[in-house]
Amino acid sequence: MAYKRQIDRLPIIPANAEVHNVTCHYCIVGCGYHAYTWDVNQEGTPAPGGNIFGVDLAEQQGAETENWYAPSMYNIVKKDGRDVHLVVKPDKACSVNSGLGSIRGARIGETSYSQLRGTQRQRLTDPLVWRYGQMQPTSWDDALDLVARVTAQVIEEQGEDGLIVSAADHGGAGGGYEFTWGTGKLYFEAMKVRNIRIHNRPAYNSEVHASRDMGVGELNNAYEDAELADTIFVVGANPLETQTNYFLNHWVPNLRGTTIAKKRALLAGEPHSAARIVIVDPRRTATVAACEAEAGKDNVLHLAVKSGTDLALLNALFTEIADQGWTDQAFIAASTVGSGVTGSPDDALTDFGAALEACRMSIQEAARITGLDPADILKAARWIGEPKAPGVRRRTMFAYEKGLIWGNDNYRTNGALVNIALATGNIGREGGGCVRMGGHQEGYVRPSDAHVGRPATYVDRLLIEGKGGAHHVWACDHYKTTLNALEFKRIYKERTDKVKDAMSAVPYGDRKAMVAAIAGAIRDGGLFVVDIDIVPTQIGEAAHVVLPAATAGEIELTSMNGERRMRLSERYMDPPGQARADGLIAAGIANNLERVLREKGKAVQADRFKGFDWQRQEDVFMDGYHRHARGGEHVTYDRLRAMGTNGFQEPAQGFANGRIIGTKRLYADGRFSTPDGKARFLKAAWRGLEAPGKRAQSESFAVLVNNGRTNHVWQSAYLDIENALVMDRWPYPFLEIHPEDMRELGVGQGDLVEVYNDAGSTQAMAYPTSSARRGETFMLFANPAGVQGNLVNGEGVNELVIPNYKQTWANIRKLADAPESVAHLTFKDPHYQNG
Ligand SMILES: Nc1nc2c(c(=O)[nH]1)N[C@H]1C(S)=C(S)[C@@H](COP(=O)(O)OP(=O)(O)OC[C@H]3O[C@@H](n4cnc5c(=O)[nH]c(N)nc54)[C@H](O)[C@@H]3O)O[C@H]1N2
Ligand SMILES: Nc1nc2c(c(=O)[nH]1)N[C@H]1C(S)=C(S)[C@@H](COP(=O)(O)OP(=O)(O)OC[C@H]3O[C@@H](n4cnc5c(=O)[nH]c(N)nc54)[C@H](O)[C@@H]3O)O[C@H]1N2
Ligand code: SF4
Ligand SMILES: [Mo]
Repeated sequence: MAYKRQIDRLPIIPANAEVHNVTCHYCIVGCGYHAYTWDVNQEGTPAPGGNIFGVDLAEQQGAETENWYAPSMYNIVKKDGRDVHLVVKPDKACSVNSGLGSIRGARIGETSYSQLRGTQRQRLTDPLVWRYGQMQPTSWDDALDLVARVTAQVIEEQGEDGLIVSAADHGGAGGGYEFTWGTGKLYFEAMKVRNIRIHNRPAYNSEVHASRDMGVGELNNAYEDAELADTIFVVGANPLETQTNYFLNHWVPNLRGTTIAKKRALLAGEPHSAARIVIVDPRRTATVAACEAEAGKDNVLHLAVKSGTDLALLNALFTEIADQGWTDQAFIAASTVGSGVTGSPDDALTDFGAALEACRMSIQEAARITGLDPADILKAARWIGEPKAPGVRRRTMFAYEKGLIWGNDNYRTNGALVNIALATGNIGREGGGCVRMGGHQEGYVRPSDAHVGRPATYVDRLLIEGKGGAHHVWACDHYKTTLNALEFKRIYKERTDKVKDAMSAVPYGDRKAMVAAIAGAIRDGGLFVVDIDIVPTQIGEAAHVVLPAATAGEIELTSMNGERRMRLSERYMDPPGQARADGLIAAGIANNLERVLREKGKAVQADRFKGFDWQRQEDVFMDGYHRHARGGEHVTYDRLRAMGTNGFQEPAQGFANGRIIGTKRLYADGRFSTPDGKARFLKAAWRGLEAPGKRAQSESFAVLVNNGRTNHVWQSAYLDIENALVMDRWPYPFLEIHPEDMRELGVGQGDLVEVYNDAGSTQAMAYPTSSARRGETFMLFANPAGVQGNLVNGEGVNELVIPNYKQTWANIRKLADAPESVAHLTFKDPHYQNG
């Protein structure tokens, strides 16, 4: 169906279309695609020689045919200045997705910038500066000169701590290794910026400190392990909606029993059956429903814990598995530390026995805390640990994502899960792993961040307290995605308005007077903001300079997925207007800082900004990944191009016969990422709701406002707001709420409600959900029309400044009847069922 796509027929891809390797730039899974481009005044023919598929398209194609594409995969874009047809279509030969798309990836085509077809016309095309009371386009030279002069002035007056930086650290949705290296070299090598934060949390730290401290890197297995596992144990993740094709292409076949032949071949001498799955999530998710439909209810155990109580459950499972003797003693002896060894000042990193004693929790106690049936906890322990035949260990894969990471007591809960995986010898082994499911693709290569320290600075707090003079914001929109967002926005606006007003009082062309006016406003508590993004954002409305970035498809870039699979995404179209790759923008800032500092007679300081003479993405890659990543010396663009959409799994081990040799799973040799190669267990006793303010909030407000993602929407909807399919389905953030709760509140379906607590308030659209528990709602996060983060209290972080977004409590009241913009919506249960 050509759904509102103004298309009634699609051109046939001609046999001579150009073919480019593409990795979907949305989620961590990194599905392989091909982009086809060809001249706008040509098209293929149905004859076998006339189309790219080489088949007779006049004949009916089979149900699973590859010889088609959907309207959402199509567009007309510019390539080297000429109009071309574009089709971005899943690649069947990519082992990640085997030809599957998703409701996000299958729209790469229509979410591209097209002047001819009017898609994503919002994209930033030129640098913008605040001039005469509004944002006005300008040249790169002009914009970068202003950025450099004000930044240099702030550093002169306040030192480098006066420069605050927010920078995405992922490689997926735009950017890649080239982004992280360009920004990393600027802020960590040329400068030593300490007041820096990441896109999704208010500090420069790890989401998974505990796993790393224990010696277990968080992406340690292969997607194939989900096909080989006897049991998958997943905590706080909803992979059907958030890692879609990993779930559909690697979990579902195992749940259906269709991978048994593969298991037999790879794991000889073991009994095999279809996988069982345990899902720990307070909410009945689309994933739970899908697993029941695919594996049968008997093979699915949904542990609907009380929000924030996972640690109690995990400790009870650890205890039960140990007491039953289901631990892997040989593995523990060979690969984990003996008693008395510790790597941490408080002795928390330790041996198996000491950790078990610290974590010990009875089934009864855990049942009381989590609200679960004791029989279900025992069942989960058996599914994880009980040998599948005498002397044959069960293979269990452990996975987690934001329900754990942004949940109560991140450090201990993360460690408690790794404890179970280590105790059962399930890391580094086929069918095992203890892994993040992941968010974006990764692409991390930066100079050392050791100067940042631990715990890292709580950067949002500095901004709220009026500290710092300049803020460089790379690929994030804190207005929609940070915690304590309402307060953040209130103060940020005040501070940036001060600078705007000062700028409006002097002629823009008088650069000297302009910089002096800005510096004066900063001394008065103002903040000068540079925003680097691909579209206008909400935080960007506060900025004084906006720099347009080019993104995936418009530039070459590299990234890796959730099984460390690295690919080169090729360029298949032109960036909009003057937009540039982020790495090259970082170089532009560095080069301008060098020039300005030299002009000021600061030669020594200026010299630190040398080494940014990059012309192309490949230069950034060779300076960064090739020289600095582990195994990077084996990797070049040409070699990656030859590896196609399958790439290789990092780290690279070598290069032979034209192929980069990768690493299928980490720790297969039983040696972990610690100085002595032995993994640590963690003392992780349960201590209730840990982050300040959470317990009081849970006692003072009526409903839980659990929050997260849904299938259609990518992140803060930065491209989706210009996409008719998504905006028709979700014009407002939904609030899943039990129909009885709605009745009591006097709220009907589609009504707009206010959600409010001690931290702030926001709005959402009521979506009746009969599977929701009474008093427990779930809100779409990061939405432009209602920001859940307004409700997340600012103190609500752990001791290492990891925010607790998921445990939020609030009250609800009706604001308005369902507006006309939701009149067409269905409020059906979106979960899929059998039959
Ligand atoms: N309440 C609550 N809050 C949360 C979470 C939650 O679960 N609940 N989750 C957190 C998590 S996990 C995440 S990842 C964050 C997301 O928070 P953010 O990272 O702030 O939000 P995004 O929408 O992913 O993207 C930010 C911006 O990147 C821009 N962008 C995309 N590609 C490029 C590019 O190639 N170059 C440049 N320069 N810019 C680009 C987009 O236009 C967008 O404006 O939110 C966090 N906040
Ligand atoms: N469709 C889509 N896919 C995405 C994204 C997107 O925006 N849209 N974003 C990507 C990014 S950046 C990320 S980080 C990932 C996030 O991927 P996920 O972590 O899978 O997504 P979320 O919806 O944030 O949270 C997952 C689940 O945590 C549960 N949860 C809440 N509180 C608790 C708790 O106390 N205990 C437990 N056990 N569970 C809890 C929620 O009910 C929710 O179902 O998704 C990635 N994939
Ligand atoms: S599952 Fe993720 S990577 Fe794959 S097509 Fe969907 S959004 Fe893209
Ligand atoms: Mo994320």
